[in-house]
Amino acid sequence: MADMKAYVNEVLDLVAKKDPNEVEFQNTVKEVLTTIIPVLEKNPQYKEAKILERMVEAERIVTFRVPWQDDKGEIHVNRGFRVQMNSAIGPYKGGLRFHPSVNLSILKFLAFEQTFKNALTGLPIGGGKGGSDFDPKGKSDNEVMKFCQSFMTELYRHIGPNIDIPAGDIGVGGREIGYLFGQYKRLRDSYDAGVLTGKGVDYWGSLARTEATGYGLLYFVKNMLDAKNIDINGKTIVVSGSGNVATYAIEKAQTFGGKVVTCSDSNGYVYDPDGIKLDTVKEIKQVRRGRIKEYVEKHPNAEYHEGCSGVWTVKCDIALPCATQSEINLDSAKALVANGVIAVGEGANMPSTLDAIKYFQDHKVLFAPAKAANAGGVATSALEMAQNSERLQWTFEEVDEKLKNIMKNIYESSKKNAEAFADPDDLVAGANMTAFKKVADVMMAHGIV
Ligand code: NDP
Ligand code: 2IT
Repeated sequence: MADMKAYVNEVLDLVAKKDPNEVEFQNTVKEVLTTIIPVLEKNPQYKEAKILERMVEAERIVTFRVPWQDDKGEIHVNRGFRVQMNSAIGPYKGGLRFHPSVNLSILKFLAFEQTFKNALTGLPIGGGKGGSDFDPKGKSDNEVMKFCQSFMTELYRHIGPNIDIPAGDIGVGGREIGYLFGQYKRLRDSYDAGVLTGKGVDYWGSLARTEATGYGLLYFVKNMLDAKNIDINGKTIVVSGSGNVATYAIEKAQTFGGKVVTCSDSNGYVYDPDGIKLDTVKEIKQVRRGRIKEYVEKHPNAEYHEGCSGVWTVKCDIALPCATQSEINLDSAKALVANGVIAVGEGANMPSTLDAIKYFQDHKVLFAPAKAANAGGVATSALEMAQNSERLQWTFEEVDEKLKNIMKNIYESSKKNAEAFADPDDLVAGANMTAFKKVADVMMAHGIV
């Protein structure tokens, strides 16, 4: 037993020594490796084959210059990245993030998470992630298009429907995917619909892909709560963010009868004691690309507060972090627990710090970890790839039904491993063990590559 713990510590030390500045990457590796020790003990062949050392090294990383000209003729230079982490189970698959904070550590953490998340979906997709430190905020449509075209002019040589299939993430939605697809098509002179997912429905995007991450999060949380005979109906819910994931998490939470009282952006949060009016949020964010504080102009009963972390001081039964990484730290976790939170469902990637997760678990809060709970987005991306391969499009209902089943399977397989090898409610360990075993077994089958 001590043997495998020592092996894990060795690999964590190796990662810290090789890339001492990559804190986000180190944290996510730590979260996964420290929870899979029972699987390593049952399968000593993994250690012999140096599976962990191989998993923490990306198969390939490309970084590149992205020059572009703004509307005034000024020239800017951003940095582009694609991390191709693991292709054991399928071609690299994962989103692109455009945000000024983007760096290699963040993209390696996201690509590592993505590898295991994608394995949980049960669909043929490996793990990757990419993006740029470009900030789309305040840019004109023309500037965003120019940037996307320049970004794709380098990226296109590294991707393809059977090689690597990017999609959206923070700062990359339908508009950006459209410009990226247009440039890819022009450069390749070939209509490869399956090279990107999250496309517009008229050029072979999947119905329900826009909604899938938020809806999937609620399907997962519902499975977790149903098992404890807890109904979402009538519960007070706090959501952070007001982008793609947050919007459709709010929509499905409201359909389930939950009362969502907050949403936020990077400037501050809105508290509406009567329940968030989603039409207003969509109008501000999707149509006008405005700031969430504009919400209170239309709904004077609601309050706007500057700063993001305050949202976790609002009393609630269920918390759904849907903005970004590390948004719930130990202090926020303590505030939520003090206010009686029953469940936390992670819509964003790694929104809770490691000490916050431990605090939730120590206080018996039901905790739905990101790589399981937000996997509905990428799962539906894989369904988009399937539709593109058969050159057909499924109905919204068909895709939504498949999404529901996928989230149920992810919940059940994670729960099963939690019950067999850890605390029965520890879905962090359950999901990590399920995903790790699947990726490790395929890597073993492929030999030393
Ligand atoms: P969007 O760009 O659509 O929305 C992001 C939201 O989070 C915005 O409200 C944004 O506010 C806020 N936000 C971004 N960065 C910060 C920050 N540093 N501090 C506080 N708030 C911030 O992105 P998505 O909704 O697509 O992504 C949200 C999260 O969900 C990310 O962690 C992403 O990795 C994850 N995710 C996304 C999936 C998808 O399918 N899109 C799938 C699975 C996970 P502002 O407008 O002010 O920047
Ligand atoms: O983090 C994620 O799972 C995503 N941003 C979605 C990736 C995808 O390929 O749909």
